[in-house]
Amino acid sequence: MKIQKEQISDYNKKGLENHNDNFDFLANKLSKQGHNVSDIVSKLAEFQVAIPSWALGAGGTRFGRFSFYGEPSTLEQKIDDIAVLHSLTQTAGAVSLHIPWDIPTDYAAIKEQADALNIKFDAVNSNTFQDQKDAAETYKYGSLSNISKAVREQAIQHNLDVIKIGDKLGSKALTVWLADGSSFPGQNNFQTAFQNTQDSLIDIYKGLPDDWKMLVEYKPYEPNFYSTVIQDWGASLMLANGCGDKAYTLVDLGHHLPNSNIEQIVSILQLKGKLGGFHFNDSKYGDDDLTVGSIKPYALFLIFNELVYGMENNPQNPDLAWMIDASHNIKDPLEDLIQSLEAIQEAYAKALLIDQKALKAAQLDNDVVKCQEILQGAYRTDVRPLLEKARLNKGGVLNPINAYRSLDVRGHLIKERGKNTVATGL
Ligand code: PSV
Ligand code: MN
Ligand code: MN
Repeated sequence: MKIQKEQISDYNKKGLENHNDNFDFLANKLSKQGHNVSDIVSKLAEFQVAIPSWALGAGGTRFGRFSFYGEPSTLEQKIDDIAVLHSLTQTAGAVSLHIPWDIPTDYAAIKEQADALNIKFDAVNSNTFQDQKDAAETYKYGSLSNISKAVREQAIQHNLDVIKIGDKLGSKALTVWLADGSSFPGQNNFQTAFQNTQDSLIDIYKGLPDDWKMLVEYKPYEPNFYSTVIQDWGASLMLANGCGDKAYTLVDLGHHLPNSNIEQIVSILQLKGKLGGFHFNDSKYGDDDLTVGSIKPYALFLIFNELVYGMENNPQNPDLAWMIDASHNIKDPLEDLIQSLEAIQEAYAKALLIDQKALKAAQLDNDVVKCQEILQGAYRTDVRPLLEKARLNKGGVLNPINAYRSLDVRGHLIKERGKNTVATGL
């Protein structure tokens, strides 16, 4: 299903007057407080988040999977779904592919399709957590860290192949997430596993084109439940530093032990110029797949405060690869992704409202109460009219979830693709 421009303008007509009232009221208030509203709106409009190719179908859990029907079963259909998201939100202008799930059959055609829909190919993800059909070696006991040289070589070669695939599509980064670790004490020698991983990553790094980045993702546990080789930002940073300037740490919000201070991690990595990528999601217990902002929206805001600070004050840190990394078990994936995109934009907009000068002054005065007032003043602002304006300016809709439903997108997808559909994914 392709959403037409006329459908968008027709839809927007109904809500325009209301939007204008709300926007004018808020813009007036913010301008009086010294904010440059049009600058904030353009920053929101520019902010683009990649959609992972594995998040467009029902993910399921190890207990079962419930289909949504009309799921995309080819890469072309996945890109079409992202185009739906992008037409409505104007924030989803990129896709992040997982190899080998999404190897294109016709590179020129897929590039042409994505170009026409204004969708870029962001970081490519390798997969050494599953055994591939006809593969000579198994990853049961790890990939880049494995005690077997043959397994490590197979995993290194896979990553080099992924780089080649991404290069043909215009990607500029490889994300490496490893499931490697151990499930029982004594199973692994920590030092050997870490050193093997470092050596393997260096071999992959050698195959990285000059203008590419390598993003090293960490995760404390799952699928291994005793130890994970790259378990935290310290391990990731050591490995990135061991590879070189083009290797960075990637922070995934859900990959932390409960109550970790993620905003502090993000801040220090930017100071060191080593934050390369960011995966959005939310979690309540130990999961890494819930809708962004659905559980801890204030934490997301505090993280965005540090990201905004870093983007403005840390030229040593590169532009980040932003991606949503969630899985959808009971919600329609497209609706869930729309909600995530909205939550990201909302947290970003609120962070842009923090008066950084006043905050610095209050910090220098040790005025702890004022510091909190400044942060919470920004957080309590209803910024949704700014998001609406940013979308409108780019040709998107006022209310993406509402538009998705009133255009009956899922209904159309079911008509086109049928009910018996399965998408590759996590
Ligand atoms: C597994 O936890 C995971 O969700 C990681 O976050 C990766 O980014 C993603 O899978 C894709 O490999
Ligand atoms: Mn991730
Ligand atoms: Mn994850």
